[in-house]
Formats: sequence, structure tokens, C-alpha cells
Amino acid sequence: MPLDKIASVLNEGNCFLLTTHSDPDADGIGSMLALGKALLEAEKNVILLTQKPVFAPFNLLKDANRIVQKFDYEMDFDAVVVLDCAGMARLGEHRIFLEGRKPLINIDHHETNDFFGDLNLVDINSSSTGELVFELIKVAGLPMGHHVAENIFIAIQNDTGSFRYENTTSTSLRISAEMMEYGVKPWEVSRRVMDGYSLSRLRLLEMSLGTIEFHHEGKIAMMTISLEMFEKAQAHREDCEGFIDYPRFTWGVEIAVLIRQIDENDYKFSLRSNKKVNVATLASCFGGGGHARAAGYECHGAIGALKQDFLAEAIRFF
Ligand SMILES: [Mn+2]
Repeated sequence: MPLDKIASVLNEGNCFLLTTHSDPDADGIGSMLALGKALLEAEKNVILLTQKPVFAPFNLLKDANRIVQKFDYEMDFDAVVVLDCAGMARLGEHRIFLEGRKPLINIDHHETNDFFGDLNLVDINSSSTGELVFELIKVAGLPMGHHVAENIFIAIQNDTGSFRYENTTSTSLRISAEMMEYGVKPWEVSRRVMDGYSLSRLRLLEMSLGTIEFHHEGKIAMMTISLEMFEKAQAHREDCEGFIDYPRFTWGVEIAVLIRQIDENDYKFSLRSNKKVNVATLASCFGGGGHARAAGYECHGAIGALKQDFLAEAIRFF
């Protein structure tokens, strides 16, 4: 069982590097912080690595100040643990320094995970990586405390859309309830991390809502956010987190798309579906991946042509 093997690697080792995908969400960061804190409490040495510094609201997660963007490449680790990451390509620039390190541990719940690790704890039926980290901490007998519990709670809350999405199971709710017994207050966490919106975010939302366009008899809704809009609103890339839910939860919409400009001719397409379309398969037509209801890909070209390419493919999924 990968779970038992990973638990013994963590128990026997002393020095670990933990990381998550680039452009991380609260599941990636929360899972990394939770496992990191549990290992620290067990008196292990831990490096928590992200490609870029974490911005609000993720810098408000407990122990987020321990996250670094550089490490001593000569350093040896008893294991490198990659969390919430479907493939090594999603590690960005750190990939070359982490590839080939042994053992590489892959803990994830993405449908498109390619089992890149030496040990793979991959469960696509798990709501979040946070849930898998909870199981691992239990099996390994690592210490659980308020900080660990809060980050697991946030990871699950994030990926289940605050317990509203299809992936919410009795297990997700049971684990979350158990986390509350360590002192986690859902209202306080939501206020601080989920709903603590900045004025910039509100300005960006105002502009983004104006870009929504409907296609295929209202079954496909697209929102586009340009670099210029980010600049005008003085917003960070993280500020558009959750915007896709506005077109997504409009009556009649099956696929919602959020197109975010990354560079002059570079775009990130984030896809969501409601009932029927497997957007992980749709995203994989463009070299991306994800889950059945949430996926994405990056692409290069003129925005008009990229939208047309997407629509031509998406329509085939109905
Ligand atoms: Mn996740």
C-alpha cells in the first residue's frame, strides 16, 4: 500500500522537501503547510517550497511565513514530497532541481495525474489533497494540532467550494468536523482566507463581469481578463480566484471558461463544468488536464483564434 510505504519513509527519514504546483491554490498550499507542520512537530527538518512568493489571502494561512522560493541545491533529502500536482511539468522552474531525486513522493487527486513519483498516493475520488494528507498524518502517527487541522480544513473547504461541489463526500465532512475539534472555526477561517476580499479584487470583478460572453445557445460562458485589467484594478493574479463561478452558476450554462492573459500572447484557460462534460478530457485536447469538473490549459497565440479553437473543440462534447 503506497499510504503505508509513504508513512514509513516519513517516519524513518529526517529531512524533507515539500512542494506544490505553480500558481498554487488553497489545497496545494494548505496540504503542504499541514504536512510540513506535522513533520516539524515530529522534530524533522522540512523545507516548504513554492515557485513564487505567496500573496494574500494564502499568506494568511498558518505558518505560511515558512514558505521559501530557493533552497540549497546540494542538499540531500530523505524524500521530496510533491502535493496536489498532476505532473512534473506543473512544478515550473524548480522541476530540474527536483527531478531524479529519490524517493519522489506524489500525493494528489487529479484525474490526469501521471504517477511521476517513486511512491504515488493518488486517489481521484478524494475531494482534495488535504484529505489524503489527513489520512497520511493519521497512518504515520504524526502530531495533529490546531495549525495542521486548520490547513487541512482550508484545503478541503477550497476544493469542495465550501462543501457545495459534487466531490463533497461524507468523508470530507467527517474529516472537517474532526478538524473543528482541534479548534478550527469555519466562520473565522472563511472570513480570513476565503472571503477577505480586497478592494482591488472587487474592481477586477466589476470589469471581468462585463466581459462575459455566451456561446452554443448559452451552454458555454466565457470570461476574459486581460493584463490591462489587472493593472487598472491593481490586482494580483490570485485576485480572480473564484470568478469563474459567476458564469458557471448561471442558469443553462454547462461549461464555464475563465481566460486569463499571462503575457502578450499567452493565456491560461480555466474550465469548469456542471453536470455532463468532462473538462479534463477537453483540456487534454490542448495539452492541459485536471478533474472532470475543473481543469485547465495554457496556450499561445491571438486571443480571437484561441477562443475559436476552444469553441470548435468544446462543442463536440455536447
Ligand atoms: Mn486540489
